[in-house]
Amino acid sequence: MPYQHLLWSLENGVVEITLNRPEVLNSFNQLMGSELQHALEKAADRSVRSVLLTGSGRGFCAGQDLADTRDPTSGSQRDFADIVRQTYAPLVKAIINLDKPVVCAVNGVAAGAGANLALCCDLVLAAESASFLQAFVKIGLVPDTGGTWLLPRIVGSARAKAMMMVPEKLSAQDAWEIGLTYRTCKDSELLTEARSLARYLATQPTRALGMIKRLCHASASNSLEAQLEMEARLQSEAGKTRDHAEGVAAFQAKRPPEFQGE
Ligand code: T3D
Repeated sequence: MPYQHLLWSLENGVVEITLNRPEVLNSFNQLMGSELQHALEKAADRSVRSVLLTGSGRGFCAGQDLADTRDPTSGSQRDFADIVRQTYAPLVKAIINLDKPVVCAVNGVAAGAGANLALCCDLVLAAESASFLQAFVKIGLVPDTGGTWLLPRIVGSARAKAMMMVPEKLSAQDAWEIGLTYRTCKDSELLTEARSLARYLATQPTRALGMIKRLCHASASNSLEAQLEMEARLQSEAGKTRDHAEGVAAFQAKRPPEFQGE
């Protein structure tokens, strides 16, 4: 798919998306934001069974391109609410609501909206040299891109507030220790490991993976009663999938399952 600021490929059920504005650490201009929205919408296609998101060059993403906040036609300063509503909020919802796993390979610094975009992915791998920075308050802004929703839930209120109010770069090791990432990889092995994980996920029961994702997100606001009911409802749905029948048949025949994502 031809994009100006993204690299895109689809192979063996894995869509790989690379943010590609390395000269500005892959910070978001308006076009890259709408291209990423488009790429994520396309990932809903049945042929896609997992998504891998990464960045080109030495950074993952430095958030909003601070030189691209003016309206291209009028030249006047855009209201930041419009930028958040039109770019970052839709990206967060596209990732969270996508019914399949999204792997993020954080290859370098992830700052501002770039950090929070990485953190709303399902399985976050970080290179040893990567770092996370809630850069917003350094320029007098508040965290967006779901950061104020995600961070307190992942690391607790005390750490979340410190990360947002005292914006220090968090190393990949520290990020892993406080539960922000799934795994830290050697720089030279990050992409190989992330691709291998995304390929593995693309061979698994996609519908069950999507339901696990939905259940985990719902648990953030559900009561125990509501969550138990949701588990029952989704278990019923999962139990009617072809992949469930295949999993049981494979178990009984003592052979590896061949899940089709259906
Ligand atoms: O504003 C709104 O529209 C509302 C929405 C806000 C969402 C947000 O994301 S707000 C937060 C925006 N992001 C930042 O404030 C981060 C700014 N960048 C940095 O603090 C640093 O660049 C980093 C800590 C990320 C990395 O530092 P370092 O020393 O490794 O790299 P560098 O030298 O600062 O950057 C390399 C180049 O990328 C440099 O360009 P040059 O000098 O080589 O021509 C730098 O200007 C450019 N760059 C980095 N970040 C951005 C950027 N250019 C535009 N926008 C950026 N965000």
